[in-house]
Amino acid sequence: MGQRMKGGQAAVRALESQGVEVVFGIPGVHTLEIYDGLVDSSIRHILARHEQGAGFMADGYARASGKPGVAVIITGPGITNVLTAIGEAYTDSSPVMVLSSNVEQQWAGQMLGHLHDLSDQLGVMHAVTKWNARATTIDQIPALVADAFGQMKSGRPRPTHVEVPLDVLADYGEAEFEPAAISHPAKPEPAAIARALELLGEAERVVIFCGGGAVSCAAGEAIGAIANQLGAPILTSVMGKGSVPDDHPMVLGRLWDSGNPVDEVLRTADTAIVFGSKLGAMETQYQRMPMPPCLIRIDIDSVEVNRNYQPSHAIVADARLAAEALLASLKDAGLTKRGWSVDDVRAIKAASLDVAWGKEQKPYVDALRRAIPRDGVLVSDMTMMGYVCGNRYPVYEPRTFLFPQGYGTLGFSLPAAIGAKVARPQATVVSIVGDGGFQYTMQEVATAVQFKLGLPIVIFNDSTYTAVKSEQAQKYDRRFIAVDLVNPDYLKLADAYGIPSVRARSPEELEHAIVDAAKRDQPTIIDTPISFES
Ligand SMILES: Cc1ncc(C[n+]2csc(CCOP(=O)(O)OP(=O)(O)O)c2C)c(N)n1
Ligand SMILES: [Mg+2]
Repeated sequence: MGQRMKGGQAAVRALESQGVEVVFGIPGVHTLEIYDGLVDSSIRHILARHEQGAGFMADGYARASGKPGVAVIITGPGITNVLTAIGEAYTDSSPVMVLSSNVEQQWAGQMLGHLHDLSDQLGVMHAVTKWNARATTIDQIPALVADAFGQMKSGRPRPTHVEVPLDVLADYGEAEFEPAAISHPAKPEPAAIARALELLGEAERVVIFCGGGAVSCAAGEAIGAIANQLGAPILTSVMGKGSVPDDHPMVLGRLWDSGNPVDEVLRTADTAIVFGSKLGAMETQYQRMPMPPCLIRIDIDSVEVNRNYQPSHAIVADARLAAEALLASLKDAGLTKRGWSVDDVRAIKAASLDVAWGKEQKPYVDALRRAIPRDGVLVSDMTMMGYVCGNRYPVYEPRTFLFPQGYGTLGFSLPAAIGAKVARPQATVVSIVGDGGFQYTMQEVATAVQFKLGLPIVIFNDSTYTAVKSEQAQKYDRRFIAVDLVNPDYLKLADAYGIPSVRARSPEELEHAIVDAAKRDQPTIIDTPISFES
């Protein structure tokens, strides 16, 4: 027999029963029943200033902690506002659940002039979620929330959405709470590992490529050991940064570029093992990245494992379980390879860094790394400095470099950093953002102030949409349009919020400003004027 309660309360209790500790959102008349349930709940509510901010916060929380993030969102404009952030979570495989409302079921989608009418809310969310459903009765709420969590925690992590229309939220009914059905991480088939071992037995020179799946499955330790055993250099994608620590002697990192020494490694390798990466268009410069003739691909997602580059051998499994099984079989077989030595890898890395893009920005990247402890989190926006960090900023632990890679959304950094700081209050969390990107979500400074988050916010300020301007310079013969920005004085903005600020005029000043800011229990705006050739 279930307990009798209102739908709104059932929704909150369902979240509690999934272990949710915090939700991000903004209330409205359609979600008041949920908010009323939150009043007596152990769940903390972080009030955002825009639903897109709430979505990015939930995403940043999920990326930094590995636990699903939750956003509570009103119907109609709340949903369309959060859509962009969920699009980012979807492309970057981050588990974020949206709990929304709708107008009463009998009117939903009919556009009869109800407040926040949206013609097809589930259809809108379908494009950016792995799983998406409406509760039509109270007793369905716990089961659907449990399903949403089961989906996020099983297989490939991606966003989900549960909609509870107003009439269901406001009604009384019976609810029984149940744990999520989480499928065990997919183990590799022994025969698939045996075949991989066979292929590796025939190989001479093996390379390893790690994507985001290697981070989310925590596969780094086993992959690092495979690399040692096979003399295999490790390359990563942006999303794979930190899967194996950048100071592991076999890690080359994300330094591949056409014609550079890492390119040479790929051309002279005969076999590659790819863990948890779709080998996406941006990472491979539209498939210009050469892959060796024998390609062993391991992915939790049976579609991704075949994308972009045809595998010689595909293993659909959890990256960590597959790496551990492969390592065990390599050891049993006593299979080792000369491959590349630690000294080779060191020299290739140094030579690649020497010719890598972003030499001008390097002192700032080094300053960031010095200022942020090993386990500290750098949350980047779509800004030139962030792209340079993608190549040059070493990452030592999983989940400590967050980047809006798949959807490339401006304005990700500040709210995602807020979510990361909520998830890891003791860690140093730093937001880096361009002057343009900051203005997409700068209203969330208020959220950081309200919840006393000691967040250094570094604005790399060149009064320009430089990423766009540099394209106009290269491809349009410097015919510049719509790239110059008139910005507010960010120090005065900090004053308006009553928070500290500083102008950092050199990498050294930036380093000190971050270290000081990280000690505070309120955000600090660090305006960092820069001017590099575009
Ligand atoms: C939502 C969204 N709109 C537009 C773009 C296109 N875009 C990519 S980078 C960029 C300029 C960013 O300027 P800024 O934040 O100042 O960083 P900078 O390139 O100057 O370092 C723009 C407009 C985008 N990525 N995302
Ligand atoms: Mg700029």
